[in-house]
Amino acid sequence: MDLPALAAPAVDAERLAALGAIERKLLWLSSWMIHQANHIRPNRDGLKVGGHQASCASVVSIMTALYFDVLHPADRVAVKPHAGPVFHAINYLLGRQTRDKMEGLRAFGGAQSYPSRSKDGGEVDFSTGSVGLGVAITTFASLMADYVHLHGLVPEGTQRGRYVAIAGDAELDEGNIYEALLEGWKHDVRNLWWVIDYNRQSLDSVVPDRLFGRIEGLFRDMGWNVVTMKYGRRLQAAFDRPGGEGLRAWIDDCPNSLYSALTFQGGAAWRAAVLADLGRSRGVRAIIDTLSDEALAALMTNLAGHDLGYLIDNFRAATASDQPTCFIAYTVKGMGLPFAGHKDNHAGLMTKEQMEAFRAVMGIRPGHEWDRTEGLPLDEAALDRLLATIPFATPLTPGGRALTAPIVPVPAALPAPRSAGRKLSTQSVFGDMLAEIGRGQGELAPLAAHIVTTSPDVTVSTSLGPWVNRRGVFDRHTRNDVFRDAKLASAQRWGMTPEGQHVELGIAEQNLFLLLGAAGLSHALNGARLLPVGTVYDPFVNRGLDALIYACYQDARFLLVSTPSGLTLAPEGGQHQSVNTPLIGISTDRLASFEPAHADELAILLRHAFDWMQRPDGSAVWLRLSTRQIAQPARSLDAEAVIAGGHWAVPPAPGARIALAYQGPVAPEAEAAFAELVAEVPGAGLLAITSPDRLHAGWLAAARARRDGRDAQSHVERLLAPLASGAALVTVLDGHPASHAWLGAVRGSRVVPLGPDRFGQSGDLPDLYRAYGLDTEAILDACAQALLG
Ligand SMILES: Cc1ncc(C[n+]2csc(CCOP(=O)(O)OP(=O)(O)O)c2C)c(N)n1
Ligand SMILES: [Mg+2]
Repeated sequence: MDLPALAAPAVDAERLAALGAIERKLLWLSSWMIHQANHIRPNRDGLKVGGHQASCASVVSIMTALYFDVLHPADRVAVKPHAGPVFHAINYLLGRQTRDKMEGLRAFGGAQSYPSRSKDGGEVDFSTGSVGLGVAITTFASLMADYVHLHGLVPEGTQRGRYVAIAGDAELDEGNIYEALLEGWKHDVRNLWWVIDYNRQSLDSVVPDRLFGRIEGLFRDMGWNVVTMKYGRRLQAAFDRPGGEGLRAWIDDCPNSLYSALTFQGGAAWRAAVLADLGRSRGVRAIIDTLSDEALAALMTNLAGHDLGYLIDNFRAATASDQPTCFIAYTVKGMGLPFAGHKDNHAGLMTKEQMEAFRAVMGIRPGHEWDRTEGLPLDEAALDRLLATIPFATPLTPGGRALTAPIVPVPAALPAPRSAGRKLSTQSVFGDMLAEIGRGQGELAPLAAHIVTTSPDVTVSTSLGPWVNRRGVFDRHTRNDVFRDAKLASAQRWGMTPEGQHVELGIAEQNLFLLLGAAGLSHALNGARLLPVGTVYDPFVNRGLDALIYACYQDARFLLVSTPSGLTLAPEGGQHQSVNTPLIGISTDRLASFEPAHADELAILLRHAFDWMQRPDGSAVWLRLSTRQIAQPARSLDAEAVIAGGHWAVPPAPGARIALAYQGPVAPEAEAAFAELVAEVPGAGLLAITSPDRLHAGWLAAARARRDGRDAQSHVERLLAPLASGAALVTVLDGHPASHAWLGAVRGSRVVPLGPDRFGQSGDLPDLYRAYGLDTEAILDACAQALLG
C-alpha cells in the first residue's frame, strides 16, 4: 500500500461522527429515490425504470468524504454515471435540489439518471453517462484551465479549482481513458484527481484479479501519483495483531469473485472460508472467534473505500501534490444493501420487503422519507452548523456552479480571399481566412485572441499551418523549434510557448472531441470564453463520434472543420471515403452542420460559426470542407439564406416543373448538367444547398410551431414554393443521398437523390463520380427519369 505522509491534519472524531451520519443519509436517500421511482411512482408503460442502488452504495463514502470535507466550490467534478442519485442527494442536503425533482428521478422533467449539465442545471460540472468519457474529459478541462490562465483570459480574482473524476472501475476498460492518459502526460497536465471506486465489478461480472496491478503501473508510467486505499482501519488493526499477517495474506490472495460471493453470503460463510484455510492459526482464531457473524462480516468487508475517516485523511494529505493523482479505493458494490457483493447486482433493486427492513435499520419513519434530518442524530440547526463548516457548501455563484463570460465581438464580415473567377477549394479558403484572422489586426484582435485551434496530427493537412505559424503552439513550457533554430527549411514554424494558441494532439479523435468539449465549456467552467476550432479528416469524425455527441450533449460550443471529405479523399485509399457524415450532421442535436461549395458561402458561414457558438440559443458548428478546387462565381449572396441552409443559384420560374439541387464540391457537375437541362426545360431552377441539417431542422421546427397553432413557414418551404406541385427535384452531394431524399416530403416533389451509397473505391474524381453516379451524365439521366415520373 502506498500511503503519502500526512501533511494535513486528520479528521477529528466529532466531525467524523457527524459526517458518518451524512454518509448513511446519502445511502438512504439514493436508495429511496430509486426505490420510489420503481416501486411507488405509478408505472404507466410497463417498462423497467431502473436505477443503480448497488453502484450508489459503493461510492457513498467516497462522495461523502469528497463533497462534505475535501472539495472546494471551484473544483470541477465528473461523477460516475451510476452515482447520479448520490449526487442528487448531496445537492438535496445542500439545499440545491428540490424534492419534486428527487421524486421525479428518471421521469420527464425530473432528476436525471446520470448527472446532466443541460437537464439537471447549474450544479453539474460535467455530464456523464457514456462510461469513460466523463473521466477523460477532466484531463482536457484541466489542460484548458491551464490554457486560459496562462493566456490571461480569466477575470482577476476567479478561484482556481481542481479537476476531479469519480470513476467506476470498469470505466478503465474504455480505450479512450488510455488515449487521454497519454495526451495528458504529453501536455504535462497536473491538476487532476481520478478517484476510482474499485468495487471490482462491472455490469455483467466481477473483474479479473490481476488487472489492477497492471493499471496501477500504467498510471505510474504516465507520471501519476497513485494512492491505493485497500483496507480500512479496523482491518489494518486486525492485521497488526498476532497472526494478522496471515489474515492479510489470505484476503490479498482471495480471488475477487470469491471475495464478492462471501460478501454476499455473510458472516457464517466468511468464518467457514477463513477457518478452512487458517483454522490452525491461533492468532487468526483469536481475531475472529470473539466476533459475531455480523461483526465478522463487517470486519472482512472493512475496505478503505468505506472507511470515511481514512478516505478523508488520504484526500487531505494528497491536496498539495503537484502531480495528477489516482486514488484507487477498494469498495464493495452494494455495500450495506442486501445484494452487497452479488455479481448480478448492477441493476439490482431492493424489493419492497427489503426496503422495509432497510428503512428500519436507517431509522426512517413512513411518511418522512424525504425529511432532511430524518434518521440523522442531528436536528436542523445542528445540520446547518455542520454544513457551515463544509467548504463545498459555499455556493460558487448564486445561480449554481456555472460561470459566464462576455461575448467576444465578431466583425460583421471576416476577411476573405478574392475569389471570383479563380479556382479554389473550401479547405484552402478556410486556411487562408483563419491565417488572416491570425494577424489579429484591428477589430479582429479580440476574435483572434479567443480562438484556440486543435487537431489530432492533421494540422498541416487540414490547412491550419499558416494560422499556427502566426499564433504558435501552446505548451506550458517554452520549447524551441529545433528545425528553425538549425535554419533547416520548413514551412512550419512550431515553437511552443505558454502563449501559443494551437493545441497539437496525437492521432486520437476521441481526444479531439473531448478537448473541443472541454474548451467549448470554458466560459462556464473558467469564466473565460474560448472559441475552439478543431480540424479532422471527415471520415474520422466517426472515430470520435461518441465523444462528439457527448460534447454536444453538454452544450459545448466549438467549431468542427472536417476536411477533406467524401470522394476527394479517395486517392488516399477507399477506406478514407466518408459517406455517412452529412447524415450525422443532420441527426446530431446542438450541432449546426454545413457544407459550402464556394468561397463566398464559406466566408459567410465561418463568420456565422463564431457568432452562433456564442449565442445563448446557439450551438456548436460543423463545416464539412473539401480540397477540390472549383471555379468561383462572381455574385452577391443572401447571407441569411446561406445560413438557413440553401439559396437559388438560378431561381426557378413560377410553376417550374424541375429543379436541380447540389451540395458541396459537386457544384461543377451540377452546373454543367443544369446548363443542358435549362435548354430543354426553360424555367428550371438550380438550388445550392449549404446545409441539409439547417433546412431539415427549420422544416421540423415550423411543423411543430404550426401544430402549436402558430404561423410558421420554414426556409425550405419558402425555397421550394415557386416549384409546381409535384415538380421533379434531382439532388446531388458527395455523401449519402438520404441526406436529401426527405426534401420530397416538403412540397410533394418527386425526388431523385444522387450520392454515393457504396463505399471504398480509390481513384480520381472523374472515375469515381462516374462509378458512384455523380457526374454530369448521371445527373442528366436522373433529370430525365424525374421528369418522366
Ligand atoms: C460506453 C458505455 N458502454 C456501456 C454502458 C453500459 N454500462 C453502464 S454501467 C456499466 C458498467 C459500469 O461498471 P463500473 O464502471 O465499474 O461502475 P459500478 O461498478 O460502480 O457500477 C456498463 C457497461 C455505458 N453506460 N457506456
Ligand atoms: Mg465497478
